Amino acid sequence: MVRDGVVPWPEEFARRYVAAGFWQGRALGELLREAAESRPDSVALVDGGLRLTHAGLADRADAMAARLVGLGLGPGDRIVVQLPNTWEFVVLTLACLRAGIVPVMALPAHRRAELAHLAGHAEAAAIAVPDRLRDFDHQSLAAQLVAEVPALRHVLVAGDEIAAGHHDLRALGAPGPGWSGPHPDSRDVAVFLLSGGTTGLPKLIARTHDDYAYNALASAQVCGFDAGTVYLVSLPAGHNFPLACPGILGTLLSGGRVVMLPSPEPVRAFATIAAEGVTHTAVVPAVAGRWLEHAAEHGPLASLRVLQVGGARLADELARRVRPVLGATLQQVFGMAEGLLNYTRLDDPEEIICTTQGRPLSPDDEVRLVDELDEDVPDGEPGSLLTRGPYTPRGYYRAPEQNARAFTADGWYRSGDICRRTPDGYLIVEGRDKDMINRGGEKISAEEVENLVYQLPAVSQVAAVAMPDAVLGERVCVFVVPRPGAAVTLDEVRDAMDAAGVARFKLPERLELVDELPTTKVGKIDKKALRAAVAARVEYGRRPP
Ligand code: OOB
Repeated sequence: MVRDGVVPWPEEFARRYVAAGFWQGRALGELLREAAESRPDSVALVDGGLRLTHAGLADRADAMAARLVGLGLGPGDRIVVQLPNTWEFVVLTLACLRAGIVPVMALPAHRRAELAHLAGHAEAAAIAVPDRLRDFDHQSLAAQLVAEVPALRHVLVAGDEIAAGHHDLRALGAPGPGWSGPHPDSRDVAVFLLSGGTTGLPKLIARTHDDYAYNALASAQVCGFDAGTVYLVSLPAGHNFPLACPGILGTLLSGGRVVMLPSPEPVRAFATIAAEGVTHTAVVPAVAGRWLEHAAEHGPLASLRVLQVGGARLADELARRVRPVLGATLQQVFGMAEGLLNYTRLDDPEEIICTTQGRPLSPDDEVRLVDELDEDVPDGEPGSLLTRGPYTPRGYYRAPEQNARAFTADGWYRSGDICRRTPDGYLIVEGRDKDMINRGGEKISAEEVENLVYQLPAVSQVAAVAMPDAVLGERVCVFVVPRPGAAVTLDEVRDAMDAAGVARFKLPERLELVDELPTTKVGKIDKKALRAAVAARVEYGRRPP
């Protein structure tokens, strides 16, 4: 069990959440087992040609749990999970939930810097990777990490070529021994999610069995999931959205079917939706845009009932096209790995669905919109979002300094989003006051980019900001003041960051050389001015000659 470094909910809140029935006192593995037993013979998981029934999936998860314990992994141990959207991801996640081993949800795009940080910070005993993916040798990198990170002992590999000393995830997940070990305590950590990143490197968010089960079950209810649901996963499965909002966990707990796809690329996604009769799926606005274009040419998605869109602000104009073009009900989702989820409801008027980012999931979600002095703003006015609730933890894992900034003394999480609240309680996301770039739903910390660019000897000063982009919403632009007589190019910056071993989606896509950086009255770099400057140039650049 992991308790050290985890900030618990105060007991009076915990009691309230238990009394209200939000926290059931049951482990996720137990709830998933029960759901599987109620519909053993229906298909639970589809990955290409592989189809597993609910009973088959639960048996594999149990067998893997038993084998992981056989490797010496036990309750409370951490596994960094860096797997693409495949059946192995689901079986491993379920096996962990069953045995009380805690998965740390990394992304396939992560590289040495992120993985070393995650494995080190979580003191992970194992890492699960594909052998190769998109020409990258994940297995070799994992072997390197084992040599570098003290606690890391095991490499679990999904693929055809398993190096000596590594473990074959497919063999670990083959049908076999049952599992009769005790269920973890429901207040224990079930999964570690990654923060969207405003500081240097991703922080870990400890989600407990109680809170994450409620997250998935209450979401499943709001989204109308049942045994007839066929849910497509095409966003990276380790993200909170496709994992539990309601995602994979919400679908399995409802007795439905999960279909895994490596990416949301429209040709294959549309074919899969048609072939599998997909009823629900989750995408980011950039993908929704591509799907709308594809559907305008190739026709709507007959089986799709609900298209969830979240992770970044969906433009109202795009939102309005979803029903007529795709033939599905749009559900806007404004959520965060830190907890709070807002959903438009499926039976909301079209106007609310298309112009708001939804309202809180739980009747016990507390949301405040405040000004710079943390005073509440009147309804209708923009304010910075603070939240507490039954599935919003009170702090990051082992991060007292960041917690002092990201949480108020009485436990409210500062999401950094600027929102307005409508009279009926819906939120509209207007902007943010956190130093982050949202590139098509992937969050990039400006500070992390800046720290890396400062490593270049030719750089005197740097500021990373978001530049507007028609496809992804935002991309990273760096403003650089070079040292006297030195020159810096975008390629040099990108090569240096690549060599530092960070995920490629964080690499800047534009560089502006300047003599100095503008500052605010209090002497901080004026990022607002920089964002406006690059926006003006990008707009100018788009204009036809
Ligand atoms: C989701 O989670 P994260 O942790 O990757 O990012 C959270 C941040 C929010 O604080 C907000 O800045 C932004 O992403 N965001 C949105 C949004 N949904 C998320 N901004 C505007 N409109 C939206 N609809 O992104 C996430 C987690 C669970 C469900 C859905 C998304």
